[in-house]
Amino acid sequence: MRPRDRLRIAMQKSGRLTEPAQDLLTRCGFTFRQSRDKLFCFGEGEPVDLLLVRDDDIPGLIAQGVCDLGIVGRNVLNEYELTTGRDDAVALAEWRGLGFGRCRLSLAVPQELDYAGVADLAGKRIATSYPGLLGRWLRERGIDAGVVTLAGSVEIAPRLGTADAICDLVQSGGTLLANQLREADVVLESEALLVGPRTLPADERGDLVELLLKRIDGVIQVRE
Ligand code: PRT
Ligand code: ZN
Repeated sequence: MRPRDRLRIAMQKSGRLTEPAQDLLTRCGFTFRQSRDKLFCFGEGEPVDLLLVRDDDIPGLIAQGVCDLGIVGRNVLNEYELTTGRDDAVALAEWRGLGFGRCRLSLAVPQELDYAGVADLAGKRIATSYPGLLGRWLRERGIDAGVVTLAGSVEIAPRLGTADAICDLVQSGGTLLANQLREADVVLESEALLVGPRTLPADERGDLVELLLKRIDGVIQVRE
């Protein structure tokens, strides 16, 4: 890969993390101009650019060195780490918790189903978009359950009869309630993270990362 002298940060193009991530960088004093194809935002002051992508692509883009940093939920980062072969990829680290995009990856069961504890999931089929995280959580507890991987609309699986329970992101709980489900156990607490390689690039980009971290810490401190 060609060396770069500008720092490149991957962020969600359009979704829940887009506005708070942009807001954070603005508060850090960075200003950007968007490219016509809306794929990039070019930094106007510091040599820091944004690449606007789907959140699921962010860990891979950093691991492959296409981007130096990314803003992404812990749920997406950990699922990537559990499900992707990382032979030629850089190990990733959580550089900062950013305090937005908070949610939890939870197990939910139909309201009428008894749930006294994780043992009740043995032999059940659980629908999820997070087979890596759910699989690890079940394994750690010695539970043998079927994992049904769905790309979306996980919450309707019990009503369709394709699963007995689900494992999905929950924030207010409104979606579960609307689908006659109730939260039974928490698999992962998540928030948006600044993610990067475990070791900083040994050039000017490393200095830019340190500058960014210092400014983020300042913004977070003021917010708290
Ligand atoms: O297109 P792209 O792939 O980039 O976007 P996406 O649709 O995958 O992601 P998006 O924008 O929905 O979410 C981005 C990130 O926001 C997630 O990966 C989480 O880290 C975080 N986040 C925080 C959430 C929620 N809260 C959330 N409530 N992501 C999804 N939800 C969904 C959840 O899947 C469920 O359908 O909202 C519903 C539950 O919300 P409540 O409030 O009804 O409980
Ligand atoms: Zn996504």
